[in-house]
Amino acid sequence: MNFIDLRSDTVTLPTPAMRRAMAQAEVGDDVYGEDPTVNRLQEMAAEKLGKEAGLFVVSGTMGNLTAILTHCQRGDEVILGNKSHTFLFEAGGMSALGGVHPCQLPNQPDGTLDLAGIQSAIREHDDHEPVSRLIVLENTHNRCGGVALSLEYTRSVGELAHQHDLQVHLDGARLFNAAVDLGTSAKSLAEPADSVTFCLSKALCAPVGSVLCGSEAFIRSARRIRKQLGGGMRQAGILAAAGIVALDEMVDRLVEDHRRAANLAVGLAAIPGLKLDPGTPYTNMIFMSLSEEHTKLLAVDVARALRKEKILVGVVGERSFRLVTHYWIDDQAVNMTLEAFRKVL
Ligand code: TLP
Repeated sequence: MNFIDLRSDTVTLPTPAMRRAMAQAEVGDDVYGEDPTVNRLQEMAAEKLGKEAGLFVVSGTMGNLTAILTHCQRGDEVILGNKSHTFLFEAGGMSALGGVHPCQLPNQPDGTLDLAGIQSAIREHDDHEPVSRLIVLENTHNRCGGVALSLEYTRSVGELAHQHDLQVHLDGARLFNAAVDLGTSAKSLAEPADSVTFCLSKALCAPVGSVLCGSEAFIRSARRIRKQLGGGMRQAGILAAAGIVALDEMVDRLVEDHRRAANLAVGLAAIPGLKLDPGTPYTNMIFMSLSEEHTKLLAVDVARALRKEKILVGVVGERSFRLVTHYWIDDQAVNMTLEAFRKVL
């Protein structure tokens, strides 16, 4: 890469092994269910997440929306965090396209929703009110610093939901980062959820795609919703082939991204003018801001100056940043980033 791009792990380019697999992929018409490479990816994904079936979708956003529209009818309500990606950054798809009502609860700093808060948000049956149908959790939690939700917590939410006849959808865009961080399997973290989406196109480096997993019956319905959303792809095995390489080769190495994020954070914390958020980094994300005592610069000014040094960072507030490590950020890139910050501040 020409630039050291820390804006997101979505910027990752496919690896040479992915490009080879894409060029050689056996393909068919996936709307007929006849693309062998898509079918293989879906089976692998379902197996890894301990679910009966999987569905290859264009993006994490499409995976979450497809799940919500499969679980919910118009007028149903989804309980989710006020800092969740689904609430903040998915263009209000559930309301715009599904007539589904979001009930936001405050995300706690550790990415969780208070259990008592969920309990009191679940509605009794009353003609005045929407029907509580679904709880959405996010693991790792992006806007809560990339923190991983524990298995115990996810289980407690699953139990609470199922006691009240609600379902749980897990936005596991970075579920494998959570699994690596917690030293557990993605399968165990997904177990309490009725459906789960994970992304191939983020830290796992594939160019496109996510997989939605759940029961056979759920995925059968979800296929129809995906079609309604225009997401029925044809010879999508070209893309799925990269996803298979992602699952085979890119999961175990995520620990390196977490280690580099930790090293980068230590260096950044030592630079006057930067104040790291408490706890950061949990996994592959660093959240930090400009300290009042040292600089009056705005984050956009600093980002502009860093760009001249060939470093790209995410601006997430007037004076705050997000930096994400990934496959294309090596130790040298970490050092060059630190040098550039020292020069600019
Ligand atoms: N997140 C992107 C941006 O949209 C903010 C990023 O750079 O982190 N769930 C979570 C937790 C996500 O972080 C994202 C993407 C998605 C869903 C949506 O995935 P895509 O971009 O594939 O639709």
